[in-house]
Amino acid sequence: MPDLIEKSSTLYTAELGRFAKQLTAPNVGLYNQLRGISVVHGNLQDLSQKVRNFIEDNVDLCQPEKIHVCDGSDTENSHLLKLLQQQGTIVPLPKYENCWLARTNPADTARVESKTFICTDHRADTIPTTKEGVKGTLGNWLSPRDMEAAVKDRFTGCMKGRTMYVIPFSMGPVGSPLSKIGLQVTDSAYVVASMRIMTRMGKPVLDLLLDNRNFVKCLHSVGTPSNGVIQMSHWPCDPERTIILHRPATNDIISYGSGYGGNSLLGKKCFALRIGSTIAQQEGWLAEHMLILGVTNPAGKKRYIAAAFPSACGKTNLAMMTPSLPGYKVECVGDDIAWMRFDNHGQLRAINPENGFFGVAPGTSNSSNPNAMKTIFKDTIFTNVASTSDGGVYWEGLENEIDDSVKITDWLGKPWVKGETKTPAAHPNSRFCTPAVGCPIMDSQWEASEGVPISAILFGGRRPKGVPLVYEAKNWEHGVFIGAAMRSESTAAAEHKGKVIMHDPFAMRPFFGYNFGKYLEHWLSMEDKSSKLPKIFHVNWFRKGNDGKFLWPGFGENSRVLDWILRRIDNEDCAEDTPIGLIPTESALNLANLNEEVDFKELFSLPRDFWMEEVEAIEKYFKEQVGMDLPQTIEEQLKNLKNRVNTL
Ligand code: OXD
Ligand code: MN
Repeated sequence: MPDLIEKSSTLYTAELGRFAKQLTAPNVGLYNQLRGISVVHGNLQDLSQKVRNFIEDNVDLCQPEKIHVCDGSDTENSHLLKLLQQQGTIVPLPKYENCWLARTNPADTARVESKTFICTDHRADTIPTTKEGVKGTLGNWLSPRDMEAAVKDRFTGCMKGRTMYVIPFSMGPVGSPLSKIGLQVTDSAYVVASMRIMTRMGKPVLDLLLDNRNFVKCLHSVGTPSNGVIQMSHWPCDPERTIILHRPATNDIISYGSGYGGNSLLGKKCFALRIGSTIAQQEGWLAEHMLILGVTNPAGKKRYIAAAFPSACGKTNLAMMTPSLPGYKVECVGDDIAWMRFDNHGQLRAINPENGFFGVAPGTSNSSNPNAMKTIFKDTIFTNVASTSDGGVYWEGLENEIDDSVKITDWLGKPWVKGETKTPAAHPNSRFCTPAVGCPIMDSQWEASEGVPISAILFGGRRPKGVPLVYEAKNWEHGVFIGAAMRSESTAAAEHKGKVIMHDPFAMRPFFGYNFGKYLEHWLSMEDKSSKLPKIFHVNWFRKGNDGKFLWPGFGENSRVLDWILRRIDNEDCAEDTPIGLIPTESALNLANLNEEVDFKELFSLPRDFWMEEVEAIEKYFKEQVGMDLPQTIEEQLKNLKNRVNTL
């Protein structure tokens, strides 16, 4: 990179000159702290004062060897990929176009919910007050004093000998009134390359910042263990001291010790959901863990739907669905996060704040998600998947799509034999990080700065028992209650062990930026913003029969459920009221030409015992976890459900 080096040395000299001039200025200290640190890329002088202050503060704290201000260019990206290769962090996958495989330290493979905190003056601002002795599960609170201590302990000098990258990024299309700007400093080039895929990153965002506007401040370091010993030089991390902190009062995100996904790509969960939800509450909109899709029916009428499912429950598959019903078309706006607000006409509009997909690899195949398969073999960084002797990737779900002569190496780098090796080839939370533009069914409006109009909101989860394929909320309040009462089988996206049914309200349990009781009030308050609220539904593709087999084929066949939902949006008379909500009348769900027979009665049965227990579980959860913060309206909804379920 001769031109980069040459340019930067000139910049560095200029920078020294500038700081020399500041010797008599009040912030003389900064001169000493920045002295000797070369700006190897970018020009500090071209940055707004707020941006410079942020960089200077973090240089002061983390003491990196170099500074690199990212411009997001192709040249910069190739340079970083080369560097990552030299460090052994990534290897090329020659079977595909510009694709790479990263293998992490096995101690750093998922989000760490237990080490994720929101810092506010008062605990009650962050989490509902639980009963004595009850461990709260709706987030973790940290006091400002403890946060300060945690940061000082971990970050002081943590970037010694490393480059500090400065990443300017936009969540949402650059310049859209619905978008927000962030600035992340990090000591991981893997994070830079991934943020370039997942956000709009680089020069255009720096240009926006020139007006000295505010931004969400993101500080990230993979960390240096306190004994100074990095276990795996290709993937430095500090799992014992990992901590992910958010301070909504100042829009700060501070993440230490992990290079993995949601822990380190701070635009995603930390900004777009946790800090995003606090900004949304103040500004009167919604930041949600939802996919957004466009669906066109055979008559050519198009509607957009947002859907909240917990992590690793098929959001990407639904967002990119190939409908089995003839004449239907699905187009993708986003697969993980929706920022939604009512416009001046009372229409709810959504943008996808992301620019790529950080999808779970296992289970993705040409039968489950052909559009993802068409997306991910170009410009993609895979993490913790298995590799193949022909320079490609492999994971559970691709058994029928790989030649038997090809040899497989598992995510830990050990030989792996299909049908023989008992451990998984790919880590269950292994991922592809791929640009959205590569997806063949991206919606023409996916970057529209005004967002797309939302006609329905879906909640869902993995419910092996009792919960029907689809039901519709009776009204907005009932819909908010359904979101609050969501439960799902745990998955590998975070550190949970075993397949337990967990409460995961709004699929946001790990992502609330503030007290869940207040979040419910915020959702309820949306009713006053519009006379054309979207309808709310609950879906469950995962119900099993007594034989343990799925009752519904799922994937493209879910278009049959979308078909019913669209007809309900049009107020077609094709629903039957039940104690839990409205379900399709038997003739209303289009089951024509299904490859396998479906037992409609079983799929929609409402076993009394199950629902009595469900109501009890929700009641206990609300009482123990939300307590006094539970809005009266939700309590009433629960009471009403209990009364109705009693009649089953
Ligand atoms: C994700 C998650 O990575 O929800 O999207 O864990
Ligand atoms: Mn997610």
